[in-house]
Amino acid sequence: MISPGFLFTFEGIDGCGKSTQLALLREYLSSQGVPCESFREPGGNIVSESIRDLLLHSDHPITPTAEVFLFSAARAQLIEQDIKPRLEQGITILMDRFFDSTTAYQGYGHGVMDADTLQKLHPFATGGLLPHRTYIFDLSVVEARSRTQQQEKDRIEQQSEAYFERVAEGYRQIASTASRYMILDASRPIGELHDAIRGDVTSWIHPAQGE
Ligand code: Z5A
Repeated sequence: MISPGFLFTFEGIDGCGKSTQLALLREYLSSQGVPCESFREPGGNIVSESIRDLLLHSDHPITPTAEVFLFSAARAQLIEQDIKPRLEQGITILMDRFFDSTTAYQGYGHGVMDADTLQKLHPFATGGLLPHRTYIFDLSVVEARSRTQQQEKDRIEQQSEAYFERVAEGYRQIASTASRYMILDASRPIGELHDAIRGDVTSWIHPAQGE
């Protein structure tokens, strides 16, 4: 699908620093007068936030297969209700997670479906929408955990270290499958990472300045 607005997505394991970078980029783009909005997944509107609450805070077990469809349902609602209309208006969208999270967490993490099957499923939820660029923040599970150890853990964050190792490895595999992915060493300082992302985004939004 061709859209007048740009879509940039931020991916990686919990604690990798993607939300920090998304906020810095949004601040930068706004300062440059670029119309820009950000959303998180799962969430972003009343229905998708309700599904988020169920996924992250349910006291009852949710099977990995059910997770795939719940994340996808939250995504479908967000895309149709919020993302597509904004892209059509030329607004640049920054997303904290998108369908690559389902491939990494439910696909590689839980082994619920193989990556090829998930790739066939995602377009049903997204209407075929693809990001212009996806930043994957690569960080060791140990370092990510040390960054988030003070935070209360939700249902997904309570998974084992081995699970997160599979997710992190899944992201590395995903990064090699298409040119839209840019893998970043997330152990680098915040300012350096922001400069790298800003330079890349500028090449999309203001091509003359990115050369
Ligand atoms: N999930 C799924 O399973 N399947 C799906 O399809 C989707 C999601 C869409 C959503 O969690 C959960 O749903 C998530 C995946 C699953 N669970 N896990 N695990 P969420 O939305 O509540 O949170 P998150 O996306 O996992 O993480 P986050 O809270 O947004 O954190 P982050 O983006 O990874 O990191 P951060 O908040 O930017 O930084 C973490 C800390 O590190 C913070 O103190 C920063 O100041 C610090 N930081 C950041 N950058 C650096 C650098 N460069 N150096 C040092 N310290 C840093």
